Amino acid sequence: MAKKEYYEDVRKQNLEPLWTIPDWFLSAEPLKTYGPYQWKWQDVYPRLLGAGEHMVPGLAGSRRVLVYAHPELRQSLGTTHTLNVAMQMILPGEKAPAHRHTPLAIRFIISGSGASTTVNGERMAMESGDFLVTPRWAWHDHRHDGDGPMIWMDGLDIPITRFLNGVFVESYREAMQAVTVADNESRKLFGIAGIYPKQIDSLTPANESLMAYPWANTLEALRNARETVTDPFEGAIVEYRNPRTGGSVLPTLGATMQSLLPDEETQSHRHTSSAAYYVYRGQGRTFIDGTAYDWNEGDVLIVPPWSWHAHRNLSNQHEAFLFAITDEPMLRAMGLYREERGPQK
Ligand code: GTQ
Ligand code: FE2
Repeated sequence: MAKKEYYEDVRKQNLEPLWTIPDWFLSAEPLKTYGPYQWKWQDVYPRLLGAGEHMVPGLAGSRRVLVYAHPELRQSLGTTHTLNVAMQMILPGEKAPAHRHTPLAIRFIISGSGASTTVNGERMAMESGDFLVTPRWAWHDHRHDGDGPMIWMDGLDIPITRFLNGVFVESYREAMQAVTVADNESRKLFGIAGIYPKQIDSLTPANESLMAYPWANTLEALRNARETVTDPFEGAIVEYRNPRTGGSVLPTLGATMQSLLPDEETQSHRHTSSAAYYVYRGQGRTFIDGTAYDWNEGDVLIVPPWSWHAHRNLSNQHEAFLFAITDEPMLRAMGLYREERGPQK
């Protein structure tokens, strides 16, 4: 058979000769399939308030949410290729009805007071700086009994769950769940490291581990980290963990809070995990693969996989706090986590 006919004949059978496939099939290191991106709070905030005029949560599972859709990931509406970041707002008196879904969620509370979320019958308070989790397939609804808008950031593993064909969603029979256990039960059971009710091993609590991590604890842990262990690449940083397993807070998503002292800067590194940063407090500059991104409070910044990045606090007076959501747990689970520490900026 002549060469040309051979290739035609093979491809007609939906067989592809590996030796003809260019680099993308197996490349020396991860290819850059999308770049860094940044959303400024000044562009997001008024539009989130605007959503208050156009949408009311009420119908099954509806949420007043603006998704941070990376312009290079329109296909999946991903913020990175694995995770979604979104801003949610709930107004006084509103109720976001109960549902459950296989994509899991973390929530970082930004502003407002008096709202609560109920997860598997456990009602939890939400205050600025608190970190909450909604595990896979957990019933959840939100309500706001306080004054003024309540705003929080959601992080979900929707893109990777869709890619794996694992998305299921179900609405609750009634709009809101009954509250079946003590408010903040998981915090009362698991929220103080090393001291638990003696009956802990025979309990079947509403939620099997800690669901809400108050800001005061995060801040104290961060101060303690500053005095005990820091490194040149991340400075003082704490990771939210599951206190019952010691492992990542959720199977697919990790979360961290990092502090940069006035004028502090980190050295550049890169890793195979991707991250979405939320500037909780402060102002600074992050270099990603040589490009500078200046940030202020409320901004969201994407660091794609295998991209060099280093942070700098641009204030000589105020500490900066960077919250981050990362897909590191799934890369580790698959044996794909790698880090390179470098001089590159
Ligand atoms: O709060 O239940 O950002 O179901 C996306 C989907 C939030 C939620 C999101 C959701 C929710
Ligand atoms: Fe949800």
